[in-house]
Amino acid sequence: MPSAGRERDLRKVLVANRGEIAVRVLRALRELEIASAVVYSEPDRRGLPVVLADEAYPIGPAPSSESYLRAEAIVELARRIGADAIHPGYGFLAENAEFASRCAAAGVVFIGPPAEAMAAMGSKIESRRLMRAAGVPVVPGGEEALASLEEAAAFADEIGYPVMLKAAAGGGGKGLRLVRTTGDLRSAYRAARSEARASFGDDRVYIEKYLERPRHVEIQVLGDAHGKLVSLGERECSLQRRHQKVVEEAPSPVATPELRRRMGEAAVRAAAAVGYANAGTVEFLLDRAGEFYFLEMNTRLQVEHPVTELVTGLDLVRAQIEVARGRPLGPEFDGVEPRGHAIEVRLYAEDPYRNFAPSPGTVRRLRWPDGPGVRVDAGVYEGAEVTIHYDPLLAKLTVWGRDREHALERLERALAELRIEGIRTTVPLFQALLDDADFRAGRLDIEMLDRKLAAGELRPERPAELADLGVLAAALEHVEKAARVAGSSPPARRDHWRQAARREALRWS
Ligand code: MV4
Repeated sequence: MPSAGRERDLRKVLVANRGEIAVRVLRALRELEIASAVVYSEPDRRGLPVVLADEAYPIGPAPSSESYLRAEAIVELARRIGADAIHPGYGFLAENAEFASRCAAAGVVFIGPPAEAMAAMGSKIESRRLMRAAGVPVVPGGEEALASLEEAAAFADEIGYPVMLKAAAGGGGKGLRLVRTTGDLRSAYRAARSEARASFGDDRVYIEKYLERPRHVEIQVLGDAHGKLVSLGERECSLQRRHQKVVEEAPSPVATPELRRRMGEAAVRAAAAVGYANAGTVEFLLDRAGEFYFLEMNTRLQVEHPVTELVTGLDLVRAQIEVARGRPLGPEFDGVEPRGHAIEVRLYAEDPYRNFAPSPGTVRRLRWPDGPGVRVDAGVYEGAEVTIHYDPLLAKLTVWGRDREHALERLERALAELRIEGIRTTVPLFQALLDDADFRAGRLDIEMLDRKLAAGELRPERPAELADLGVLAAALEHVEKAARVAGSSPPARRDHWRQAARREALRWS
């Protein structure tokens, strides 16, 4: 528990993570003039965090279970090196309530929520019960784990199909089963239970009404150790591929000030109900009627926090550190409204031409975009090795513009400046999305990306090889001549040949 009212001096912080998020936290520590330390696994020994931290400590071989997940060894290391606090980043130990308790027991500040709040939000059935009691709307469905198939059938008839079976201990995409008709219930029920047992060691499942093509809209909350809890507005995160987010933006293209206020208030009630402090995110499904429903709470700093930072002007990691040392949230956190529009794209080391297969290797050449409204949060540098051992997120490119259209223009420009050679990345997917009418119009839902990819509607354009330059030039010439002959209007702004030619001109010189 954060001891309310008491300030705690933080002179050195241990970052228990890797990649871009370790870099992000190290930057905040540098600005605050707090000494930093980081752990690293064997393949990460030449990583960017090791270069940027004041101190770096090996923690084990590549497998996370033998390195970044070694809770006891990490707390022990913090004590040994005189670190006053641990920042867990996201993933790894970030939502492990036992780890947070272990830190507290060792007198090390865990830069995150109280262990009790994490534990309460970790159980889906428990958190749904708490949310209902706190007046937060939850998806219609069960209050208890299902005792039998018969009970599941009776309940499904009551709330009406389609329904979704969910693991009580779940989260993310595991242990989920969509059931469209009575006939499908039996096998889905069995599958959900066995998958829940295999994934979480807990085979309890419960039932919810299935919402058709909702949006995923989440609220960033922040609390201090003195009982102040605020909403910093929403992020639209509907663009996901197989439960992995790929594009996030703030504000949501469909949020009105009224919806933002109502969701913000619900999120603050949700957080308050579990005694929340520090940064957290309350996830909602927003249906097409404009009703929102609590889904789950992520009790950590999230990958997509930069979009909120760009539209609020706040530094969320700095705020996490300040509230962890007992400082109160100041008036700059009151009544925060978004200004302009931010869009983040996640650059994964995945090959969009081979069904997003991992694409490890050496980053042979690298040139980040910059200029107005562009932010890059990278975990790699030119020459870095990308292995298959960890999350494939290489970097996040986040743009800001005065409105959504301006942000989209800047995203397109920034992607055209970006060069990564040596590994395949998801960049072509974003270029295809920028050509998609639904994305451009902000018509998003959680199934859209998988649906469009399956339908072949998003065809990432293959990068032109240098050898193709002559062909490209000839084709461009041909197209332009044909257009002149036909007396038609000049080529559309989004003409692919022209874009390809421009990109070629921007290649390595
Ligand atoms: C749902 C749903 C529709 N109706 N629940 C997927 C991850 C898990 N945390 C909850 N998930 C969903 N729950 C009901 N009652 C649709 C999803 C869902 C989803 C949610 C958020 C973001 C992306 C998603 C992709 C597929 C399904």
